[in-house]
Amino acid sequence: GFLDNILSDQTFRKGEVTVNFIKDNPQLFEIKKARNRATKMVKFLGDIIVNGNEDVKNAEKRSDFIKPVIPSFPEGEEYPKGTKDLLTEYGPDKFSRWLRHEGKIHYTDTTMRDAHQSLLATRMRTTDMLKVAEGFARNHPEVFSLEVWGGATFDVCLRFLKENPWERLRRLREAMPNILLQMLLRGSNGVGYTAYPDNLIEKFVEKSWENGIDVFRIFDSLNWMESIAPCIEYVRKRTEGLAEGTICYTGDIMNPKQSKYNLEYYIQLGKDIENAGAHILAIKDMAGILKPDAAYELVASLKSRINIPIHLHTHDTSSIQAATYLKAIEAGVDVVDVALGGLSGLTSQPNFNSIVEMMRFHDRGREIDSDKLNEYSHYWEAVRRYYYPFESGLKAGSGEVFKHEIPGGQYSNLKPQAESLGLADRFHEITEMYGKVNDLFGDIIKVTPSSKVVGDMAQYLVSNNLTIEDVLEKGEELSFPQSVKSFFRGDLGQPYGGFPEKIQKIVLKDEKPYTDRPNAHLKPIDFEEEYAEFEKTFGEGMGRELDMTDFLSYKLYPKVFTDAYNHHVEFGSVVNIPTKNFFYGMDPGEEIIVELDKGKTLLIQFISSSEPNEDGMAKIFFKVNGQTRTVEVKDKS
Ligand code: 3PY
Ligand code: ZN
Repeated sequence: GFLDNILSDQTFRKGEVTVNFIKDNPQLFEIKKARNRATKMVKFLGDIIVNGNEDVKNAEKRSDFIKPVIPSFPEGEEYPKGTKDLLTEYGPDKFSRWLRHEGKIHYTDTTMRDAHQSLLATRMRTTDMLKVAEGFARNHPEVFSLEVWGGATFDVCLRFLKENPWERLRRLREAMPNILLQMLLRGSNGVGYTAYPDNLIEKFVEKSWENGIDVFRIFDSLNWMESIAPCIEYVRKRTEGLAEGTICYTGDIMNPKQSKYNLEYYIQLGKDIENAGAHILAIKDMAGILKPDAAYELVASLKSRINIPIHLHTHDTSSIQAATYLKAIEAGVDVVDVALGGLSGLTSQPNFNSIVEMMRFHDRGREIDSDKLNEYSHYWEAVRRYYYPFESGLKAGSGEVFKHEIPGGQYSNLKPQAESLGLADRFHEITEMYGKVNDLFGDIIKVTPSSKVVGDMAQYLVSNNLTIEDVLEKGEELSFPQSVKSFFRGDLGQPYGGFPEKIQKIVLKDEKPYTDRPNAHLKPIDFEEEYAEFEKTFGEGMGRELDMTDFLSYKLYPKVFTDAYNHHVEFGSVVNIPTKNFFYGMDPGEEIIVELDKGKTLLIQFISSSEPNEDGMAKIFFKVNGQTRTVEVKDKS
């Protein structure tokens, strides 16, 4: 410890200590700091051992875990060249032209973002990704991009995993320097659920690029260009990355009765996105309802009318989306989104490993080492077990998705939400109501955050035993969820075709809606002044210097950031704790190795714990690097 270090110091022992002794020997403080952090870490583990992790407290205990096997990879100084190297060489405009004419199908691997967002409520921890990041980048440099950030990951990192999302990004970037890294950005809503000031989003884009993002998939939850276009501009102005403007797909263009979201609608939107300066056009089928023939029609039509490459995203909720990819590929789509087998299918993306096989002898097929790819599938299959409390329970594809149109990422969240409202046995009523609410709202695009509005309303109606007719007949007396009021006020922007007036009046009562950009109602951030204030509040406690990325986290999620900060002050960084122990604590005798810093590891063994005393305090005994360490933890049971 600290004292031992001082006592064994040669200068000290020779009695030559001056008042500057400690100041001149900062390494002593480093040791003290490391010791402090070790104490915090065992305190965290002790707390989980005694009280469990809040986030999994309702889960039945299971322990049929299997050790994930990390696939081997060729080592060496240099990484094999990949798309990131090409972007650096070409710059974004030339890269976009290259992609448009390259011919072979490209793959985006969504395993580290959308796949776990859609299957495991976004809970995948950084440590499980980092274990395979470098190897994957070395084994599979032919992958177009890896979606690793944005969407719900930002919020969940801070709120539930007590991790720093920016640290995740930086570490993934370091491990995968050769392949494009991609994020999902919700237009003016950033990575949140409501609009933020424009200059905050602009700064967010700039910092995302600086910390590792290359491809910005930009969408708006109502397909509103006034939210999409400014973000495309920020990417062009502030970064050397790729702006991927996005069409969110809903309905069915092959349905002759579809008059709202028909082919013309999508073509116009595609042109608007190209004209706004996007380098790539994404078709985001967030619910997985783009059918094979519709995909052919849509992609072929867009290909003949715009000049930027097209990137297709879907969810396999119905279980037929591989057919959609094949048709889209034959119509000329340039990139498709897939997830590694173990985290694919159902509400996640189609199976990467299987799509590679589907394409093996196809004209547009791309050579990929499928044995290696299968090893990664096995890895994720094993890792997935640790996250069993977050599984949705969905066991088979569902044709109902074409009716309710619930996005894959929302589906896996709706179920636990329904359970927490005591509506577990009425889940199908909720999904059915979801479709009805969509009709009531005028058939809107449903994707975060507009999908949350529809979901909140559906749950509200089912839990209060109300019908659509009740809303229309006696809605004046009802008080609707906040998100619903906010939507009809205009806080998420304007839906295509406008709001249905009758229901808008019922929800808003006497409140007046607005039709301009929500951001026009928000005060721009005064970065200098507010950052200084931020630093004053949070300057101590993190054990490191704060920077602009911390400030952005705080501005996007003030309460969530503050809670994560307080957690950090109490327990230090928990990012490197193995997932099994993070969620389920340790068994007596169990020994784990945790990295404290680069190259500095702790060997932690849980010895035993005492019964709580009359103040409810339990003693937990550990061995840390061979030395006994005892922590006291309040038993909250
Ligand atoms: C998100 O915004 O997080 C989504 O994944 C939407 O599909
Ligand atoms: Zn998605």
